Amino acid sequence: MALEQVVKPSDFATEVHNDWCPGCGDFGILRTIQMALAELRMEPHRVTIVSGIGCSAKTIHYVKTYGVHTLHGRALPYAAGVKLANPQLKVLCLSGDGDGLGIGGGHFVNAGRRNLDMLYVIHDNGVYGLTKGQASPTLKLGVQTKSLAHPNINDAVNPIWLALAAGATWVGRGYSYDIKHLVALIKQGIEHKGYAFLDVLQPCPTYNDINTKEWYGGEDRKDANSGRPLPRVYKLEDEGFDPVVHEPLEIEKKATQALEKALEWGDRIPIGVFFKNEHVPTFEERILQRVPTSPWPVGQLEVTAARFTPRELSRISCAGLPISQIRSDISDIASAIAGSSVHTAMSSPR
Ligand SMILES: Cc1ncc(C[n+]2csc(CCOP(=O)(O)OP(=O)(O)O)c2C)c(N)n1
Ligand code: SF4
Ligand SMILES: [Mg+2]
Repeated sequence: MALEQVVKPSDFATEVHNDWCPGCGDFGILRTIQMALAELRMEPHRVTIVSGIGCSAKTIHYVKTYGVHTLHGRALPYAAGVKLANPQLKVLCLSGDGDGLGIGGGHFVNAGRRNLDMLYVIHDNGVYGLTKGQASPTLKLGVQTKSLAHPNINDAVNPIWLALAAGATWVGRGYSYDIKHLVALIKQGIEHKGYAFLDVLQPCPTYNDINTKEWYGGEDRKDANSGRPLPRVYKLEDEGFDPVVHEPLEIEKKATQALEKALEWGDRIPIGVFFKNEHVPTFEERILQRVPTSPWPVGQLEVTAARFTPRELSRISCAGLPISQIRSDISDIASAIAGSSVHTAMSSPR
């Protein structure tokens, strides 16, 4: 449900002190999330953003929606629990590349095959920013950023390949300094029916001195005639790339072309939508088929006085649900999904 009145990105800003380094690409991601929510006219209390641990994970404190700053690598199962507890919420999940592809790598794979209706964004800076610049799973083999004593001894994970292989039904990549393009991608990811994965190239000027804003912008290789930089980042849509699976028979063909594009890196780095397939039922739809008497019918959640005791009603505060109900639902569902116990501290409404 959207707001009647005009909303601005600043309506999604908080007063919380921001301690990111100057020039950090996280600022662009924060700004684009606020812009996308405003352009979609979302009601702040209908949105929940879940994050793990890292510089990137602090984003939730700077966006005026509900938010949960969870454990390192555990953002996805927590977000899954939130979505299943209240399918009416728009759920965004944010991770750093270490959070999502290192310690949280198992959850990354399993989120793909579930197809929950949510957007997962990875802030891809090639380093563990919060812990002073160790190599993250997306740093390429042989690259030596300034915190490393030796060139990276490990090869990199390709987040686009991994998301496609895991079954994500919408896969995109953005660049944190191309604000207009990134807003459009975040909006598409939020509106996609099913699990959307967005890899955002996010320079970390403090610890990654290789994949910098200047490097992405091609400042180190100028056109011989014009003297202008030759940017490495280009947009898939500018080259007529069509990522949409128009009918189920096309799935293999569209996945193959997405995998081919995902291999490009170095001189040409594609951003945009790689793959979009809405011919797969969401996890919520599958659950509803299995448990038709579910107390939370997808798309029909309405709180009625009859459902809760007077004491519970007095505590209703989060998107129309009592915190006690949310806590126990999230705990049960997330634990079942993660196969482990999950901490359930809720952040209070800001
Ligand atoms: C279980 C656990 N292991 C390790 C850490 C230490 N730690 C905190 S953040 C982090 C990595 C952050 O890197 P990334 O996810 O890429 O986020 P960024 O800071 O780059 O945004 C690590 C290793 C932790 N908090 N918890
Ligand atoms: S360490 Fe890097 S990722 Fe973290 S706030 Fe600073 S510039 Fe951003
Ligand atoms: Mg990182």
